Amino acid sequence: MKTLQEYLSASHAPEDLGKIIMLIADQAGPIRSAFISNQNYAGSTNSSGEDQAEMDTWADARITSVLQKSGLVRAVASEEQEDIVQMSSSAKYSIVMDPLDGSSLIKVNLSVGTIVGIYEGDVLQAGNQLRAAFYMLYGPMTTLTISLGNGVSIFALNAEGTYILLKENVKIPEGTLCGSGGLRPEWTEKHIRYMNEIECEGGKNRYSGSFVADFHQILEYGGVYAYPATKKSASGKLRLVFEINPIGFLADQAGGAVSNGECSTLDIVPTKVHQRTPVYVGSKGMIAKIEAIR
Ligand code: AFP
Repeated sequence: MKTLQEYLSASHAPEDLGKIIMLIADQAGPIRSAFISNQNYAGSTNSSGEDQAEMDTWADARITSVLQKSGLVRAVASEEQEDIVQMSSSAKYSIVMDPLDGSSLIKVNLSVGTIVGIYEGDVLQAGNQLRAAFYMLYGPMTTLTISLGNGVSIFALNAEGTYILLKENVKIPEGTLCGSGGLRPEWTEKHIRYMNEIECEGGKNRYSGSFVADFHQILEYGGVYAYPATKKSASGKLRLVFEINPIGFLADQAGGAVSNGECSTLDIVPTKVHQRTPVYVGSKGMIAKIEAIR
C-alpha cells in the first residue's frame, strides 16, 4: 500500500513542492466536514459574476490561509478571488486553484471537487509549464488524482486520513461517453455536428454540471467532456487558469488531450487570470474529431 507521501518521495518531488501538495491534500477532511454547515449561497458573486456558495468562499479562505501561513508559496490565483494574492516573494511555487468546483451541486449531494495547479515562478503561464496538477474529488470516496509530469496516479483517503494508492499509470481509454455544457439552442453549428456524430456512433450523454466529476468519469471510461463556445459566449464558460489547465495537464499525462476545438489549450499563455476558453477534454480520438470539423 503506497501512500501519497511515499509516492511524492519516490517521484523525487522537491521538498517544498511535496509539502505544498500535502498541505492542500490535507484540507479534504475539513472541506468534507464543512459541507453540512455551508449549504447556502454566500450572497456574493465571484469575478465571473457567478453566485458564490458559502462553501466556495469557505474553502477558498481555508486553503489560502494554510498556504499563506506555510511561507512556501509565492502567489495564489483562485477562481473565487478577483486578483492574484501575492505571498512570499522568495518562494518558488505559485498555485492556481478552483477551491470548490461544481458547488451548485452541494445542495443535491452530487460530487464536487478541488482543482489545483502548481507552477514554478508566476501564475500566468501556459498549462504545458505546470510542475504538478491534482484534484480532490468528494464523491462516495474522497480521491486525489495527481500528476507531477510523470503519468497519472489516483489515491483514496482512508478512515485514518491517509491517501492510499488506488491506481497508477492511469490512461484514458478511447471511449464515447460524452458530456457537454451549454444550452442546445445556443450551441454552434460545429458543436452540434460534433455531438450528433458522437451520438450517431452510439456515444452516451452523461453530464452532471461538475467539471471535476464529469472529467473523472471520462478519465476512467473514455470519451469527452465539452464546454463549447456558444452563440452567447464565444469563449464558453470554463476558466483557463483554474479549471482547464490543471485538468488538461492531467488528461495529457493520461495519454488524452485537451483542446479549444482548434488547438491544445495547454499552449495558450493566459493574459488575464479569469480568462475563459471553450474546452474539449478526454480521449485522444475524440479531441482529434472536434479539431477535424471545420
Ligand atoms: P464552479 O462551481 O466552480 O463555479 O464551476 C462550475 C462549472 O464551471 C463547472 O464545474 C461545470 O462543468 C460548469 O460550470 C457547469 O455549467 P452549467 O451549469 O452551465 O452546465
